[in-house]
Amino acid sequence: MTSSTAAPGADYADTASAAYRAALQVIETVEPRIAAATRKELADQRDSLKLIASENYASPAVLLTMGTWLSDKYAEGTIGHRFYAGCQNVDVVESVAAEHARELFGAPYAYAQPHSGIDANLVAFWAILATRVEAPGLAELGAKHVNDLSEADWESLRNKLGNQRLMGMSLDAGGHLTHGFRPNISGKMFHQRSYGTDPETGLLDYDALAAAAREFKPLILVGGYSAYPRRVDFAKLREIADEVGATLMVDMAHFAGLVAGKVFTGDEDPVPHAHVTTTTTHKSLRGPRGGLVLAQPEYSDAVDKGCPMVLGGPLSHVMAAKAVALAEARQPSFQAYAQRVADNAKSLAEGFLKRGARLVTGGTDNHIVLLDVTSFGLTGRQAESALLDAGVVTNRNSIPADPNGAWYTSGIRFGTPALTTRGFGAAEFDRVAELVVDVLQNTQPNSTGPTGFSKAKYTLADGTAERVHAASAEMLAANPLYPGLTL
Ligand code: DSN
Repeated sequence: MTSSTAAPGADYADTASAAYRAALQVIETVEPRIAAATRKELADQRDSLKLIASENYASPAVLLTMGTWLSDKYAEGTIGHRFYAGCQNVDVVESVAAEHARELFGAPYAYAQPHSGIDANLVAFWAILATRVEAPGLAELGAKHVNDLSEADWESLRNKLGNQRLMGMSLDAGGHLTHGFRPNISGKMFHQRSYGTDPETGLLDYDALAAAAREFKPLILVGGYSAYPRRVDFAKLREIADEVGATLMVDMAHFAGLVAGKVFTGDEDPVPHAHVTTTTTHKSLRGPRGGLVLAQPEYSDAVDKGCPMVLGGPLSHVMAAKAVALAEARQPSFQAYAQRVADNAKSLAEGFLKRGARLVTGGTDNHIVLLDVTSFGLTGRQAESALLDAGVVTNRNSIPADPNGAWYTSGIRFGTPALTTRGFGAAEFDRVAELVVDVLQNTQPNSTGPTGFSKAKYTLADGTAERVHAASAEMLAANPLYPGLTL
């Protein structure tokens, strides 16, 4: 099987090879173990089927951008208004990253400083609190800015902030830790309530969501997900938010690449509907590890104070790489890539269904496929480990009303962004489904007594791992990672 799609960076592979060879030689002179681990990581990634839905392969241009002296500069503050001298080049970097983000997503305002998705969400929470709650609080307190507040003012503000409500998708329905999960700060700083999915279909039930929002009256309604394999109607979420007086915040970390690539448009594009949109840059968007916040004008001043409110000094080298990745995502080839990500997920889902596997929601229309492994008699933990033995890298994931809890789980989450970057198409993803089913059908939970079974230990039938490795090696060789890049 061959691919017809060019991987990003193929046209400058010789130059990138020379740069990486030189960099690794330099690293070797200081700490050879790090050079060796870096080389080994490339070999491991080249030799495995990477199906983790939140991972991808950034281009050599993006990766190389992170390895420079921009890393050495402190630049707390905002563009043109820093707490350190000498930030003129970081100003350029941050401005270019924000400009590309605004243009790519059609957003009035973009903030490129968050170091991660969690940081982006914290910036968004505080910006919404500052805009919706703090402003009247500040006026009452006779202050113009949070920096003018005394300790007593802060105490009164904390009481107000602590009484706010947040509503997001529950973790087992596919939401994220930061959407109000109790052990996360979002579940502690807010009174929180979750919305789930329909127990029969696994799909979002907008009427139930609206009824819950009417009753709970959240200040912040969070849309977005980490493991929900379907599209979301963000226009409907905005209607619900408006009806109950909530700010709509959408975390599009997982599907930002599908928004950037115009697979999700209209009601499925969160940016025009949400007051504040957050994302990571390293998942389907295929950039460096990091975060972004997009905002409507009424929230932009508060988002711009993300540092020093929640963030430390921005990672200037990563903001530079965000700019490069966003420039790549503005190319027409990225739209073709995003469409293939979604088409490939359908092929993977159909590959599972025709082999008798059960999928949460019965399929997919984004980049995620969530497989219920209980029909194979396994926990998510056993399935994840057995697949890894066979060179298939995934992660276990809760499914709605998961009988095995959040540690062992009952699901395996698959994603298509990474292997699509390598050039995999529909035929390869059908073969991937066949290989996964082969592994799971040949895995047995270990017995713990006359009627009990371990939730962690398992036995993979002899020969299975070798058979699957051999089949995937053929596809991986035909679709090389960083083609032409030799170390
Ligand atoms: N770790 C990300 C994911 O796998 O979805 C979310 O934080």
